[in-house]
Amino acid sequence: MANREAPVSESKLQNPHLTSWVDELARLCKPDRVHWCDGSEGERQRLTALAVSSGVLLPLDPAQYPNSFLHRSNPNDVARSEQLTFICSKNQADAGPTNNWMSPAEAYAKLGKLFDGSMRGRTLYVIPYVMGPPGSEFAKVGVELTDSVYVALSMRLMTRMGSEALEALGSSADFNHGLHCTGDLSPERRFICHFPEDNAVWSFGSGYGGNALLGKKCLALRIASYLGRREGWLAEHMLILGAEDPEGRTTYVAAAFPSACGKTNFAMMVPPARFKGWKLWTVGDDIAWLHVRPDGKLWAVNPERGYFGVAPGTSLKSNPNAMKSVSHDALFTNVAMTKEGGVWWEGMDGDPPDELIDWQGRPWKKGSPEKAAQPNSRFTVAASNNPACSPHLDDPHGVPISALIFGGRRSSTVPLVLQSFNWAHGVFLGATMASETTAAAGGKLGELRRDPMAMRPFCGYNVGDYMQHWLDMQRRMVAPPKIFQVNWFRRDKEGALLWPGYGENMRVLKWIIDRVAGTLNARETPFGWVPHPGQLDLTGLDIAPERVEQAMAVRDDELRADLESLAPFFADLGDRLPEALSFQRHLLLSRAR
Ligand code: SAT
Ligand code: MN
Repeated sequence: MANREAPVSESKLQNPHLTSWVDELARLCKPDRVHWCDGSEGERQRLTALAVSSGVLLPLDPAQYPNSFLHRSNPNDVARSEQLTFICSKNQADAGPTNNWMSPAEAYAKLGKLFDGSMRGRTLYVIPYVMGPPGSEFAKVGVELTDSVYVALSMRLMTRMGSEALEALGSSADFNHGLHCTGDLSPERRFICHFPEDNAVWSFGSGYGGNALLGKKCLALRIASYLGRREGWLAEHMLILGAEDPEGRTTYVAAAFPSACGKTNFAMMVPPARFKGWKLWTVGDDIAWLHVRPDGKLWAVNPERGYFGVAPGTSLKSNPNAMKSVSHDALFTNVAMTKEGGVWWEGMDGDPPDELIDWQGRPWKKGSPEKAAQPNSRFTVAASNNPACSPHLDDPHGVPISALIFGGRRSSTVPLVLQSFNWAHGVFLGATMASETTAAAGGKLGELRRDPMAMRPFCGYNVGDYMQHWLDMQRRMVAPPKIFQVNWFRRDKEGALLWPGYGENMRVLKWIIDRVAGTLNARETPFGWVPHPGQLDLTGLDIAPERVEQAMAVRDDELRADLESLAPFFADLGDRLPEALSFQRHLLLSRAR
């Protein structure tokens, strides 16, 4: 085992900003020990052994799932807690109507009390990490202080963690200051507070995913979106996918969907047999940082290097690349366990086993009305486990984006695919996108809510200013990507899905690629461009063409009602609503009369 302790201590001594900040917070939290993570394999083994001996991780059967473990979080702590997530900007108006706000002074005081002495008897892990490709001018450094060994091990899979991050930081003070403590997991003492103006995040009282792995939603979306506006780029809740045609040309798209709407499945999609010779490459499954490069095009990097994917529904049929990815070196959270020490969740291939141990560690029998796996249960794996991982994941420039796609979960109204007339109309489609709520956020399921660019829970500043920033980005680009809207989730009157989704979404992607290449005409409707009837390639798809037509239908009355229903949402934005979006709404309404 290589000894990587030495470079760590050398670089940390070189950075007085970092050491004095760690000292200060260690004095506040009062841990028994401070461990600086170096990211080495030896360290992973030591921390894993510790996590197993303390019951934080359960080893899975090494024959079936080599090097893989199960973690069970507290049953009251199984999703992001949006109601306990705060943007602590100096001015309340800068947090906007979609965020909870607390003043920085109040937040530091309130959480300071909770953190005081909170790590007694525990170890404080110092986790330096980089979001973004190594050596990229677009990368950002963060340091997370946490008392959770699960967080330390997860951060090692999800980010570039350890010595390489300290080297990237050098003596700079420019890093995200993250502080996390699991606390007693009482929801009354749970707060996830973001301080965009200080480049800091304080999170107390949750050990779950986006609440606790501070590089992901906290830094790479909430704080980064704020930095992106200041610095002229975009941090987005988007997957990044490359589609290589049989001639070897690759078209890259970035697509925004709310949490648990199939981003990981789309990002890892395997095309149906009809698309022989096509290869799809995953660059990212959750987050894209988009910058305009000197060629005037929009380029995307994935700040992460792992996936935190939804387990239920993942199967060899729905996502074979994900199943291969989780077959070794995986951390599972809140899934069910088989008697043989394998994992199981609803929607996995084959019949459920007769008996399981459910996500809370209780015996479970086939036919039980309770779910064996928590609906928001997850797998965490390195992106390099994915057989379709793009060779450009580590490319410092990222990949050039030809199309941006917005997709909500809508049982009605929104057609399978629609292309915007222009950039401003595309921004309107993204900004007004709506979705039925899922299990990824604590709260009610299936309610329709406006979720601008799928960023509602993740925009670190006023969402009206965010929409304006999107509109302004056009002026920086010579060749902006084309913008599309998709909806995989439209249903018939009986409530059955009209479109099969998963790999078949390749058929919609192909239409998008042809539109971008300019090789296909389309049908103009008052709301945008849609495929001509019969234009979508349905070869080999066993589904009645009428159902596909139903999925693609643009109904003036439904769309008009949707535009009308935007009024209160726009009114909430007050004077921060960009005029251009208000104009778009009136333009579309007048076209639809
Ligand atoms: O729990 S996370 O926020 O990391 C995942 C998600 O909701 O998208
Ligand atoms: Mn997400």
